[in-house]
Amino acid sequence: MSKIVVDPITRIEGHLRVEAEVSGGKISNAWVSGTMFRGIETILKGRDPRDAWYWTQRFCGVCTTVHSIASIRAVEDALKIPVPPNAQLIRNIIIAIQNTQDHVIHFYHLHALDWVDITSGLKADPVKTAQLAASISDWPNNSPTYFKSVQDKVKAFVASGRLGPFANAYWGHPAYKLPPEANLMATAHYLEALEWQKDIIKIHAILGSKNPHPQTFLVGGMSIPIDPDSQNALNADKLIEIKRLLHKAQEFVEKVYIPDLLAVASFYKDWAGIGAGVGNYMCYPEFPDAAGKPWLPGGAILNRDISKVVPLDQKKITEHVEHSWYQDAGSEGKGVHPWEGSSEPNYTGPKPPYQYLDTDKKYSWVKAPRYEEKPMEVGPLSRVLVAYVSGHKETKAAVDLVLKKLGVGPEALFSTLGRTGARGIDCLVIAQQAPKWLDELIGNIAKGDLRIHSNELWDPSTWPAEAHGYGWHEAPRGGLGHWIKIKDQKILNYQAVVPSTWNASPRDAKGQAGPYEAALLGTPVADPEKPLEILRTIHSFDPCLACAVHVLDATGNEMVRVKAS
Ligand code: NFE
Ligand code: MG
Repeated sequence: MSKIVVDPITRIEGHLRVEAEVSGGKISNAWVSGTMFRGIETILKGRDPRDAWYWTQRFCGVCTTVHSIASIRAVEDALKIPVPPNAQLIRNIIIAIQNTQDHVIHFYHLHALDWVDITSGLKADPVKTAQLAASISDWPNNSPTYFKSVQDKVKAFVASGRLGPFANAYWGHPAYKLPPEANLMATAHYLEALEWQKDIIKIHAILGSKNPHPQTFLVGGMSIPIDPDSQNALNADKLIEIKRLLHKAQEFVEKVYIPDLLAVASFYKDWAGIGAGVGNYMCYPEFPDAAGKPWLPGGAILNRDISKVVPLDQKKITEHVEHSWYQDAGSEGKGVHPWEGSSEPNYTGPKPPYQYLDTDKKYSWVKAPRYEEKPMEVGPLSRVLVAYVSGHKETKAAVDLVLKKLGVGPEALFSTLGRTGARGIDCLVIAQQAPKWLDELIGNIAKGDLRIHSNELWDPSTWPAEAHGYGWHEAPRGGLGHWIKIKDQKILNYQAVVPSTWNASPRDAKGQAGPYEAALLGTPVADPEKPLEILRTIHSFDPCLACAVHVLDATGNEMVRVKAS
């Protein structure tokens, strides 16, 4: 048996470490550690609850909108503040475009190179690449000249010897299966996606005055004025520009992302049997309409039983810190509900440089959230499964289409490949829905409804002496919850339980592994010096450790690349 350490896992946000035991060419045990501490929940205490969205938004620079949404919802829930339809629709559009941009960036820039060998594309025949591209999509950039130009660009880049983020990739690894032409096509789209995402995210700049971290969130609505005729408001010109950009977003997903995903997946079907994880999937309801009814259902699927969706009760959510560097009450073996939780650091790990973490004790800055004491996977796969089983029309159609094209059954979804495929499906259905929310918004404005926030209960003197609430949101990486307690108009306690906290969870008090840890079990490792397969499964979750742990380890952790012993 050998133990390998991958630290840091790259092409993710934040610091993540994996320690894995490998025997017989497969992972037999794994521990996942967030090696970074952030203290934003703690510094919220004593602040005005109406400002919390602005602070929590800084949890992360990747999902730049999600903590604002969860935060304003938590305060609105605590103080029973209504939200006008126009604000719900604008929030839905902001959420949708965050999701679309995030998933495309994840697929091409954070995950594709686990499957696509760019160097192999240098051997591709541009004519055959053009034929391949035309056979899977009518996306216009598909001429031999175009693919030759991409190949020349990559050749010049390699010849420069300055490979930057590509320098340490495992080029030529035997686990790469795509033919050179598919590798070249995917490389071309990697570059196109960079340009595309820069454009479509302008929607956030229009609706939020800036991106990342839009500025127009507000408890009780949004702070962007609507006036079809004013330059300084959401006017007719801006709405038309949003429409154009939403169309551009949708078209790229339909004509580039999904065809590429299917093409790549068809070479890696063995990964439909690897990386299953904990088998429990959870998502929160999302995209409320004017009456607050969600477009996507929430719920849980337990033990991979897709015959039913179990309704959620927020009271059943707890966090454990038995194996996490915190001093919550949970360290006595019991999970704590977020309203009662704290995030006071308590680092007990080894002083760097160290070889291994003490995985029998505390070993991560990530807490272990549990639903009814069970570890839960969150994210696009959970969203898609819950929507599919609930009979959500658009999701069901997209899932059936993808499964049919790949010639696999729904059980294939419980895997590394399924997770990556579900992200594409999630992206597609949401990108196709977003223009409908814009049409609804335009319809409302045309009827003369310009309301964008409710003034009710804005004045703190009208608030009860004590209140508590929670806000749920489906962020790109999954279920995000913020819990708030308010006393004398100030924040008494604030806890965020974040998607990557669920997925990157360490063991809990009962020793149950978290989703990344469980998913690594059985993953083949062909070459322990180049653990590409570990990256495939971990990246399939789209980790974000900045979010998960919400100030860097003061001692600064040594960065060990890969160690095999
Ligand atoms: Ni920092 Fe985040 C998302 C949140 S992840 S990316 O999506 O919330 O856990
Ligand atoms: Mg937290």
